[in-house]
Amino acid sequence: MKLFVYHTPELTPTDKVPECAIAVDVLRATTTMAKVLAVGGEAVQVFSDLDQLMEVSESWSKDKRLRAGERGGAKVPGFELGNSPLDCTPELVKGKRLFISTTNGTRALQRVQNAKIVLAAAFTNRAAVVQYLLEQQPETVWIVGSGWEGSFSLEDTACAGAIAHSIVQQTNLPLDELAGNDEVTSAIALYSQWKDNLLELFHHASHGKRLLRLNCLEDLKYCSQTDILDVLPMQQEPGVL
Ligand code: 3SL
Repeated sequence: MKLFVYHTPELTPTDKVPECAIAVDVLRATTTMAKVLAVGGEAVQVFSDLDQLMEVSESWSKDKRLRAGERGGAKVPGFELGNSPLDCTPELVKGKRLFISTTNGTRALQRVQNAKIVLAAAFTNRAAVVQYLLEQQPETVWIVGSGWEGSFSLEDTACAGAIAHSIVQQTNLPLDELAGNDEVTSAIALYSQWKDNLLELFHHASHGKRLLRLNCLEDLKYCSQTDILDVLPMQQEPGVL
């Protein structure tokens, strides 16, 4: 297995696809997706365009769907949900499909949707993703951070590092054998420095600060928990996990 980390969708190569691509948006899209699937959501369908989301979800029975929309960290008016994993309770979500559009996370997923295997990862479901990789041994794996509108996000690269760190620990593979690019090594270094205090790392992150200004401290706390959900969000058809 060769692992590559790309900090943003924009830095991801466009002339090839890996066997397995993992989209990461710790704050908060992939954390929300993992939560929805962990508490019994039927599926998560992602859209970059809000109008398209409305159109496609319209054909879905009302009691089997939820619409989640986020722009700039805030809930889109008229949508049932924003992008808080805490709002995705089993009572609300069970048996329903979440139609979701967020600023960056859905874009990262769409960027890699042509890979043979597409996963969504966050700190909360890191162990499930690592276990899958160790069992399946895909030849090439890309971990793609969502970033924020084209720029680097500390928390996404730290999560990429958490995945890589766990693979190294469990396999004893020399880092040089696993790492396909230098970003893997720097992601592991970032994670290793902050692994015991991810919440503090989020306080230093620009998107963490943005969410704190929106009174989302509880979301940050939730997103900073590692390995709490045994769920593997995997693309079933383009855009549907
Ligand atoms: O950018 C995104 O996709 C979102 O996850 C951002 S937010 O955390 O909902 O503000």
